[in-house]
Amino acid sequence: MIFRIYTLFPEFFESPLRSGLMGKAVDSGIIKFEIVDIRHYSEDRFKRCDDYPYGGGSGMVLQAEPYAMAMEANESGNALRVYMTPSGRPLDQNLVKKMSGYGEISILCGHYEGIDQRIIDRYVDEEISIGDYVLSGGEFAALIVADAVSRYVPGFMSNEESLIEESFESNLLEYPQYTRPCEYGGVEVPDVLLSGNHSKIARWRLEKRIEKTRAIRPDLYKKYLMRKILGE
Ligand code: 6GU
Repeated sequence: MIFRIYTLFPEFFESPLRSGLMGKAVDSGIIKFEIVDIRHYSEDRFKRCDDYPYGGGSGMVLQAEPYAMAMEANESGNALRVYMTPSGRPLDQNLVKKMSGYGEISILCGHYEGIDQRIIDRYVDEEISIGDYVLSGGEFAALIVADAVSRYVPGFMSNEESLIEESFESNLLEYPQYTRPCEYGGVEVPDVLLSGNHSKIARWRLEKRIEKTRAIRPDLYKKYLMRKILGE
């Protein structure tokens, strides 16, 4: 899988891509990152890439020219091209899975008031948001997309980690986990987990998942109930 990231802050990506599972996957060549510095393609004497918005208003807009030049110089023609923006389609596990079907993903990171609309119209297949809050730039969001998609790339994960998938697809949040010691800070591990009764443990875990989902994610809980009613 190739992730091609267009950014004004290439140095942002240095350390995250060297850590943990992602670091391993990059070292082994399963995942490749091409970080493209937009500023490199600016023809401005001071390498500026932004200008005032037509029609007025606060903030600056990223200019079409450097983004277009960067894409023309780096795209292979086979990539899914996405733009990270708070006004995009909300990212969820379904979209992540769909994206993982591509061998190459190009990600445009915006800043300030965004990129000139003509770049989005000409080059972008999908605008994606990672949630209903505003970030200072698209770089954090781009890393989140790359991490979530990479989990589907064969060889990225150990078997243990692949199991986490199933839980999200069932529309229930995870049950609480405990490990040794049995008593910590005056709090004991729930008795049932020490009982050795596996069906009782499974039942307790399911109850905890339902309880938590209902309390903090009524939207997911509704989906869970609906699927249960339909017998899926
Ligand atoms: Cl993709 N970018 C920015 N700047 N803010 C966001 C976002 C993306 N998704 C949610 N908030």
